[in-house]
Amino acid sequence: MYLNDTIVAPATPVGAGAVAIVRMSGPRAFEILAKIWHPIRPRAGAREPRKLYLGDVIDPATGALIDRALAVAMPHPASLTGEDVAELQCHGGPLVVRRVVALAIAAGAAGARMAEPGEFTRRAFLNGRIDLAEAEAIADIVAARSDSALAQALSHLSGALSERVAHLRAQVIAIRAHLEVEIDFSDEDIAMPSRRTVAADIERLIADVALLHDSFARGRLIRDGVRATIVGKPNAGKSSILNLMLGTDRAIVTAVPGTTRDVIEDSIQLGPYALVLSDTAGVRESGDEVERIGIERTLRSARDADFIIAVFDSSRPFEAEDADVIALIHDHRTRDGAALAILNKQDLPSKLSADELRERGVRVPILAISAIHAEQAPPLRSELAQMVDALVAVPAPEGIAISRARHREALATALGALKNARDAALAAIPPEIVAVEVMAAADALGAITGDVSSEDVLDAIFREFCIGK
Ligand SMILES: Nc1nc2c(ncn2[C@@H]2O[C@H](COP(=O)(O)OP(=O)(O)O)[C@@H](O)[C@H]2O)c(=O)[nH]1
Ligand SMILES: [Mg+2]
Repeated sequence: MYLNDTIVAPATPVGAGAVAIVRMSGPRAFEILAKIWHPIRPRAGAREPRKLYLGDVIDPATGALIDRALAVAMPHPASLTGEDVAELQCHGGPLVVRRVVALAIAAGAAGARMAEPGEFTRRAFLNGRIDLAEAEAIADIVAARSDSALAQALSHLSGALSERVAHLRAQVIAIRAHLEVEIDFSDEDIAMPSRRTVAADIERLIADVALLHDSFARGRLIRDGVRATIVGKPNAGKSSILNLMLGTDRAIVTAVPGTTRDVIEDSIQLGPYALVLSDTAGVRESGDEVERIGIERTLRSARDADFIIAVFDSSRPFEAEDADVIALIHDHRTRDGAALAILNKQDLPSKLSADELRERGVRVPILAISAIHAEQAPPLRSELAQMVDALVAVPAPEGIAISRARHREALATALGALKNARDAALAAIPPEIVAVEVMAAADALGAITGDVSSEDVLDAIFREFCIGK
């Protein structure tokens, strides 16, 4: 990747639409624009930056008209990427877009190059327009599946997380400055009262960094949604419950036990949060190999879930498979997961009651419904909404929560280094060594915003963007 070439890419998705935007960025963006696009009223005054003008896209080699399009020029440095940016708003047909992009690339020896995924955003980062946490927030906005995910990403984009991290980093660097004084007078003995002050300062920082680190539990649920796995014996009505929640016939429902074999996933918005539902193969001993693999997937999905929806069939007596499902709930709850039991098929004569389920060891809320009746969806939704709310509502410092594993790892590294620094400070170890740990913590925090970054990290981050972003 070279920063001094000019890149081009469609900024809108492939396919037909009212408008498609072709975006160029780099030193030759305006030159290329002038070659391939001509205003229809060339004498209507000087063309101003950041204003749209109507014109024709014409192939300079043949003079052929390609499209009629609006063009806008956004000069550096106050542009998306910090470079000269030109955009063409073409008609939204895939062929038109391909031809306009091809023209930009073919525009003489000084043509543009097709952008890599995320390259516009990467340039914005490299040119200091946004920091790394803000760049990641852009990807999160595009991927948001719920109101809360969108709100969290927008708050990160507006710098809430970056400011919090910068504040922590500034405090770490202040401790380093404190140690500098000691380094300058290092031929004298280490003054322990002063060291205890340093250790106490570090201790306070550890608490603040830990708070942000632990906010990942909440931030991830907000960003990715709460993963709920529906489990139960074959024919209990798991797929019917998925369909009831989704309001569509997403999963196949039959009276034949063992119909669902693979894990079927779909998401709904529940209040401000996304609930990612997984319907699974019924839990039972099976001689059928495909079904056995399906059951293994059920167990794996349940293990990874934040939430278990356990379905019991009230029209049948309690069976060994139901005991397996109860064991699954217990196992999940030992890992702090939440669960809801559903006693299904209330419309049929009852062979299994909520009381019996309690006696058999169910310690989670039990909701009695009939999954084949659409009017049962609202009570189920509201029960789940309340439980999800309780699960996500873990307090976070100043409402800010991290949502990316990369940020959590950086904070864990910073925590480790700060703990080492605190111990070294109290053990009367030379200030230079304490300072090394303190700076390791500062670097780890700096990695979140990209003050400290490597090509590998940038590659990994921007790979998840689409072309043209
Ligand atoms: N009467 C009645 N039948 C139900 C109810 N829920 C599911 N069923 C039926 O039970 C059978 C199995 O349902 P399904 O959702 O495929 O169960 P799964 O194997 O747990 O996914 C199907 O014939 C459904 O129509 C219910 O609440 N009442
Ligand atoms: Mg099923």
